[in-house]
Parts: sequence; C-alpha cells; structure tokens
Amino acid sequence: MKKLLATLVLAGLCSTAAAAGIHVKDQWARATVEGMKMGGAFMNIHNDNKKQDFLLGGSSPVAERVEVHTHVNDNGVMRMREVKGGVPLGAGDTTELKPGSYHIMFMGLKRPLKEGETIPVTLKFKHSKAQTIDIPVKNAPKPTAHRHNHGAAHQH
Ligand SMILES: [Cu+2]
Repeated sequence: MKKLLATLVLAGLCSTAAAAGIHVKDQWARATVEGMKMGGAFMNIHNDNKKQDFLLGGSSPVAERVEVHTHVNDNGVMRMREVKGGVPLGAGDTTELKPGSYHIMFMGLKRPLKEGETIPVTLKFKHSKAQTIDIPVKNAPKPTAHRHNHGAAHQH
C-alpha cells in the first residue's frame, strides 16, 4: 500500500512539472550529405507559461553555431534570414518550426547528419531556462507537384 501511494505521489509530481514551461515535441532534423555546411531542424514548441517567450537560438556539438531563421518572400524569391530578437512563442500557444517558415539552422556543420541518428541540441530562450533535447535525423520527404518557382538558391 505504501509503495502504491509513493508511486501515485511521484506520478502527481511529474504531471505537475510537465504542465508549466516550454515543451518541445515532434522535433526532427534534416539529413545532410558530406560537404554540406548547413542543416535545418524543425519542431513544435508549446509555451505553457503565462507570458510570451522567445526562442533565441542554441548550441550543439555538431555545429559551430545554432541560429533561428525564417523565410521571407523577397520579390517572389524565398530567402532565409536570421530572426533578430528570436522566434516569438505566445503564452499558451504552440509555435510550429517547419520547412519554408521558422526553423533551427545549424551553421558550420562539423560532420554530416545521418538518417537514424539522434543529435543533442540545447535551445536557449529569452525568459525560460535553456533545455537540451534529442533531435532525430530524418530524410526530408520529397517534394511533390512543385508548382511554384522558388529560385535555385532555396535549399530548405
Ligand atoms: Cu536557415
């Protein structure tokens, strides 16, 4: 009986801890080939805090720098830009980092990211404390029915 109670208490503590803060899920990084110096990662970030926060960037042993980027439409050509001030994470909102939109960018990759491996990335926030997550590496789904001309420079 005592053991069961302890388990219940622990379970209660865990769910309480999981309720507040920043929660990252569905994360994945795009596999790269030898010679590529940049890579991208995508995820959903849920901000369960009472106030807005910002994803500022991060760090990882696989790259020299980890930045947050977005894509902007520059006269019909999609270009990447570093997000100054960080990606806004609205209170109670889930922010989607996905191809063609906000994304995590590995700058100065030290080695290729191989499909099936998992890479550690520490995410830094303006208000919340940094957290380290494991990101599985996957091959990007092949684009189908590519009807728009995005320009050749667009890689992710
Ligand atoms: Cu980028």
